[in-house]
Amino acid sequence: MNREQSTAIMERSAFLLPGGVNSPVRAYGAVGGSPPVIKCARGAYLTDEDDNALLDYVCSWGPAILGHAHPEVVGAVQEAAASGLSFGAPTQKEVDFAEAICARVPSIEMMRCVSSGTEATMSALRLARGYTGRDVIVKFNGAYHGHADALLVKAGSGAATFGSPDSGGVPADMVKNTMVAEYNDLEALRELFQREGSRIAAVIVEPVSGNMGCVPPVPGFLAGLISLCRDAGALSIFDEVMTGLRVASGGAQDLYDLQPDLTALGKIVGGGMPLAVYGGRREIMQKVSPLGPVYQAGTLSGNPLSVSAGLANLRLLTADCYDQLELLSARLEDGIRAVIDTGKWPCTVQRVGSMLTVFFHVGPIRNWQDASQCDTTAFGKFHGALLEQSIYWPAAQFEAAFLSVKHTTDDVDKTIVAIANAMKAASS
Ligand code: HOZ
Repeated sequence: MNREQSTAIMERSAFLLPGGVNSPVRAYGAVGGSPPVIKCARGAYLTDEDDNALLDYVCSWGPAILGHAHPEVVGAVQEAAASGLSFGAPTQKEVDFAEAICARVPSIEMMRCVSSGTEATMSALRLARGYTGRDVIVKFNGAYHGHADALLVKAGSGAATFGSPDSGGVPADMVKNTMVAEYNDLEALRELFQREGSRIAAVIVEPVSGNMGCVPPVPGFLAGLISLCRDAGALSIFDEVMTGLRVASGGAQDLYDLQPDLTALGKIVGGGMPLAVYGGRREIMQKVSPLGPVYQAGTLSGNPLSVSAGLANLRLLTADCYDQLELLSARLEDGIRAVIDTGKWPCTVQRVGSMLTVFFHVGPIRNWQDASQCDTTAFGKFHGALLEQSIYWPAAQFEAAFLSVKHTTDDVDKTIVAIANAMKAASS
């Protein structure tokens, strides 16, 4: 595959942007080589600067569930742009958007728009602390909730990939009230609550972990977490930045029929534009300024372009989309499992809805202790071999691949063949 243009651009970029990128997971540090530089995208395919067509399983790390450049989403943004980019003032569209979100995610009775998942989780935590009058927050080992100081403790995603689960530049004082528990271990969480329950403001959880790769909750874990919080007067916060509108129409809480106190949404809600949401029980949200004492603000929050893209995305994401995604994703999962079984590769595939990870370790992967056993060198070779076959897979072991409604069965079948070849390359 010719990568001349991409390589030349990344050489320029390396002098100007740390690692040549604007977010660490885009660099190929964890898998080797240099990333393709993307020129444009449509449907399930990206085109790079060398005009290679790449079948995309990154989907902009989640948002592109309808495929890239959906004409109605693009049209909604174009129409909004023609009427002004940002007013820093209320608009009707943001109310329409809030109504649409609250209808899909009934635990959200009141919400606020922000511009990124990091902002959403960070604000939800501040609110939980303000509401409960307590300082301690609990997160899970290998979970990633964006890059706010208090959450960069034993973090997954790029932080784990690049060996900085506890980031530099975060003063010890900022994380002294962050406690870490093991995902999927309800007993350990119960013991933590027995010791520290009266100090805990909130437990924040990715209901399906996506940032140590795709790790589903064991039965009873999330419901148990919610009731431990409730009994102790703490709040449960579901970080559904990845899972919201992805694993089901109303996110993981819809899939598992649960009602957290607060929820953070991002990625898909903005249809590819910078938009995220935090929200939950009205009584809690009423503590947010200007109604209450918890301050949080943003000039571009709920801007008309992002909200228009989000609204169009919500409108287009019908129940049929989720049925179609489930069929397609199950086909991919089954195909990969057959490849693993036939080759007796020391790997496992895990999936929830249209998010999925191939782990280079025998499963099941239940938590970070399991995920951290993965052979990341073999994953790097696997990734490189997929790219050589024009399959654009997330460039790190501790991420999830995503499908869109624009992926076809032919795309999936082609991917399974490519994965069989890539497994062989990974073992060499
Ligand atoms: N937040 C995503 C982690 N799964 C990736 C996007 C990024 O960090 O750039």
